[in-house]
Amino acid sequence: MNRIKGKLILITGASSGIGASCARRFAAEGADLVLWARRADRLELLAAELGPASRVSLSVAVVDVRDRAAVNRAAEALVAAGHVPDVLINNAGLASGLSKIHEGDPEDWDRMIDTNLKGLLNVTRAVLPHMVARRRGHVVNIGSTAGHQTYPMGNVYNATKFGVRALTEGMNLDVAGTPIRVSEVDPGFVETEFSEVRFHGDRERAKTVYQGFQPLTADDVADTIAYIVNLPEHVNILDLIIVPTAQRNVYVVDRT
Ligand code: NDP
Ligand code: 8X3
Repeated sequence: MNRIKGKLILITGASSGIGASCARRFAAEGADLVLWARRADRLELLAAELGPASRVSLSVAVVDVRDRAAVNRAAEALVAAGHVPDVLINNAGLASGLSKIHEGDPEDWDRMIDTNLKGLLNVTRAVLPHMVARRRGHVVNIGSTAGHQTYPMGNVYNATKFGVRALTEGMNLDVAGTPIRVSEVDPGFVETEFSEVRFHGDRERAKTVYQGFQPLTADDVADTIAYIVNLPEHVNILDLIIVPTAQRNVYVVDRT
């Protein structure tokens, strides 16, 4: 049964990777989409790809989730147009750098904390009150296996994803008494632009992360997110960990 068709789904970080795969998957299921990210050119390409192929309504906006005023403006514009999202996918996020904590770059720390924690909070604070007022909605936060277990030099990225897990748990408690669902999906290694961003554009180094085993694809994760969103209203997945079969914990991977 398709319970996704006709829902309005807001995806942050929709310009690449997991977010873009979710957009394609939800469009194929007949959802209406609101896509946010910083790179306008990528969003426009995605809109051009999805627009003609589907009959869904689709809007894209350049929104940096770190910019609280911009997030509030974009959310208010949606609400004013009568478009309160049925589903919010808090996906925008990144790792920046991979260094021992005593050698780390505080600029990298700011980037991760501002995006993965404060960005997720900015968007949730702007959208969730409207879901609560309507007594309808589903928030899906994208965490990570890095939010369950630390790994060497993961330090601040780990802390942000442990934090996302705390926020998911907290959000669930805070919407008690409403029918709103809050879920989290925690992927292991997914081959996207993630490692290229982490290594500040070093593509060769990024490729080594996924060498010698079959990582997840962004589509694998989008399938899982679609499964969660499609569940009946009385079913809520609190936290789902998805890893490639070769990945045994956050840092043990069977590489050939
Ligand atoms: P990508 O780098 O491919 O995608 C990240 C997306 O986040 C991009 O669309 C990017 O768009 C967006 N983004 C980053 N910063 C901001 C910002 N300040 N405001 C708005 N959008 C932003 O990586 P993934 O698809 O892999 O990452 C998606 C999520 O999945 C992240 O939260 C990541 O932590 C998580 N994750 C990834 C794993 C992996 O192995 N790949 C594993 C576990 C979790 P733009 O640059 O255009 O703003
Ligand atoms: C991304 C997975 O293990 O590279 O969250 O941190 S990992």
